[in-house]
Amino acid sequence: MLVRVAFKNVNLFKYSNTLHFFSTNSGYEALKGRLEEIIPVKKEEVKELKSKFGHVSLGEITIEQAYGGMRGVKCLVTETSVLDPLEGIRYRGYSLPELLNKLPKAKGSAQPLPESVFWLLLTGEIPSFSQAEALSKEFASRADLPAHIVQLLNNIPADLHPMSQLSAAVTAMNSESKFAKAYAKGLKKSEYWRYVLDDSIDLISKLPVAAAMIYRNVFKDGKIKAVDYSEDYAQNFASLLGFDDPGFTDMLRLYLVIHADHEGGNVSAHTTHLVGSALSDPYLAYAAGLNGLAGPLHGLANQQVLLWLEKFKKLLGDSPITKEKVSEIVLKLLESENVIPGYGHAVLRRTDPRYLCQREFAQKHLPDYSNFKLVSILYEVVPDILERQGKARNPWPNVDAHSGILLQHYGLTEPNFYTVLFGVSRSLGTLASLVWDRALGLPLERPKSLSTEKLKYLVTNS
Ligand code: HAX
Repeated sequence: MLVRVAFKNVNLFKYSNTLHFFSTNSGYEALKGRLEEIIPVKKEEVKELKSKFGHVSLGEITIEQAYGGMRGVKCLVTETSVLDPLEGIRYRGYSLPELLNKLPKAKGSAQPLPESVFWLLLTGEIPSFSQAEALSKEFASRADLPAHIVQLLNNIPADLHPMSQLSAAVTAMNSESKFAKAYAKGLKKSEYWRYVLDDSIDLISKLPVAAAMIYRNVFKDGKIKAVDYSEDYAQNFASLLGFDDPGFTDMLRLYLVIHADHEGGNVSAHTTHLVGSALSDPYLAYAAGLNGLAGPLHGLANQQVLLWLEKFKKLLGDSPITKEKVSEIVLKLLESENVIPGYGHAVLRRTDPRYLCQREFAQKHLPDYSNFKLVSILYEVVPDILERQGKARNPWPNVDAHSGILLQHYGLTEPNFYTVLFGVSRSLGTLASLVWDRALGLPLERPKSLSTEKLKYLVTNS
């Protein structure tokens, strides 16, 4: 039975307990069932690896690395994806072009279902269309927000950054945590992962509604449509945001797929893992990850790129876009700003394949769009400039250099909101990893720190 509840300036459908109609024998049960088969095998594999090769060194750590953000230090285990500096990200061994080809597609669309990425990251297996579709229904059936979250989002200052709004909402959603409730009652360690999976699916389901409420409240009329059970995750997200162009939905599917995971060392993934290691529930752990994503050197770069492009266009004025003129303006902006947003990477040493996927999409769907032409000419000019400047280890564009102009083309023109979209997508990877953290019984993360005094002592006494 559906119970309609009207809130201050938003209408949502709230569902009674009959929701179990959707939840039993559902995408959740299917995924949990598969994990019940896979997890014991993986645990054995890890146990054997640790007992036979636990003593093997993964490399030494230098003082330079300790001061240098731990670049290249191999000290984390993340099952869902691995990043190669030259080749880019592989989700469970599949490169992005392979994934775009192999993952099940939304009906009538050339783009994969983001739901299928969650299945893949958790199980290591490409799901069938019906497995992905069952997850679409599962996500739709759990999408409703608790009343206090609706109230919170309707009362939060509209000028608070959308990422702060999302983080506050996700933190407050921990009222719903099944893991926290079960843990408080007393829960066996071997059971943690089941509750973390259940919470993760709840959270992934609710993120598009929270994100869309923020978008509609801050930038539009505060009204939001209801979730449609017959639609997939991205289609529902697009329509909650207020977009009915199938081109936008397809772009959003691509967006959600390529932003989902980037191995374990990046700030959002590492933070989620770290906070989760204290057995903070998935809501608290992911809210922490979102706060890291909100930094300009990480996910906020997608917003910064658009602001930078606006400055660029102002300086360009009516001049024709030539490579010489573009170089001149880029150099001028480099004098006044620390970085060119959207360029460089802590691990990658070539053009980010996530950039290339978006470029390919733009070449197909918006080849004549002026902002795409501008981004393309920057791609020809900026790497040379950064190389000549000689500071950046990687002069090539990353994912954030391209995403904003796709959104602009389809009418989502508010850069302050862009990192929220990234935040919805990144939940798929970080929460899949969190499930595995608990399945493998990984302990509290607690690396050792040293002071400069102590380092000097070690150096002089070594
Ligand atoms: N423009 C100008 N200078 C740059 C630069 C850029 N795009 N990228 C790096 N540099 C500079 C650094 O600021 C650093 O300068 P200082 O020595 O003066 O501090 C120097 O080059 C060496 O940096 P690095 O080793 O190449 O890069 P890091 O691993 O330290 O940092 C960053 C990687 C992504 C943070 C960096 O390239 C950067 O700031 N890029 C712009 C912001 C950006 O696009 N961030 C998004 C990255 C992808 C991501 O996480 N998306 O969510």
